Amino acid sequence: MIPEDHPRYRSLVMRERIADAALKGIVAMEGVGSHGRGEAFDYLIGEKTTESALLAEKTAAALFLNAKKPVISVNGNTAALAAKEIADLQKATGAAVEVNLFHRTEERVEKITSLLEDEGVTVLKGEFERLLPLSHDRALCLREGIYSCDVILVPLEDGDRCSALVDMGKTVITIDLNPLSRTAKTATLTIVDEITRAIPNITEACGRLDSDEIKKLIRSIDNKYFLNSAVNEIMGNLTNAMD
Ligand code: PTJ
Repeated sequence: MIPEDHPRYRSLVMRERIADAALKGIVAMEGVGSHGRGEAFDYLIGEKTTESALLAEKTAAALFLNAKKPVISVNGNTAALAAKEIADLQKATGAAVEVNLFHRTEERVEKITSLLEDEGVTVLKGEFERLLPLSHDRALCLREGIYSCDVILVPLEDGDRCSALVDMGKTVITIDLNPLSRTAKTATLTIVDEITRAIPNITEACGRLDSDEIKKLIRSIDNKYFLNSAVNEIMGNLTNAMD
């Protein structure tokens, strides 16, 4: 039991969620390490949504609202931390939600699907086919979902799927606290923020953007700006760390 007055309460609750989900086989054991990497970058970013991340979140909302066939791709860490937030984002955007795993087993796909459904997410189902040009199991996806979407959110992953999706002509949004990751660098739009802060901000923006704002935000996407802003924020925090 983590006491609510513990100075690291929120962080410890999230860590506990990841640990519990790993024991249940929802989060891959490797995902525990991924969470630690995220925690470290969150410390460096100040454990808050920066101004540039908030703009990226608004821009993600614009991309979702402008999409014809949006998809939210969910892995073990995303489901463990943000199933409820995904349900709200799905309601706000009408996006399909598809489970896509790196450490894939049918058992994990089923457990993650149940967890999402318990929180109110409608999960896309069907026959998974090896449709993405990748040599690992992230290649397995649904023809009606990831394969044919135009806009896709791929949170919490650092690998080669993002560039494969961009090469297929898709608009790729990622949420990644590490602005130096491969995925952060290759996505169309990178939100450098913690997932449980980022998703509610996207959902909230979906409710208030008008069509002029949507067009303006999409026209001015500059992913390098978002990455450089995050790196500058981290450098500033490190420089001021001992003040
Ligand atoms: O469930 P599976 O089998 O698909 O596997 C999922 C993991 C997470 C194990 C897999 O995608 C992986 O290995 O990811 P990486 O390469 O560790 O990348 C995860 C990225 O997410 C890292 O750059 C972390 O900094 C970042 N990250 C971790 N936790 C959070 C985060 N970013 C935002 N919010 C977080 N809570």
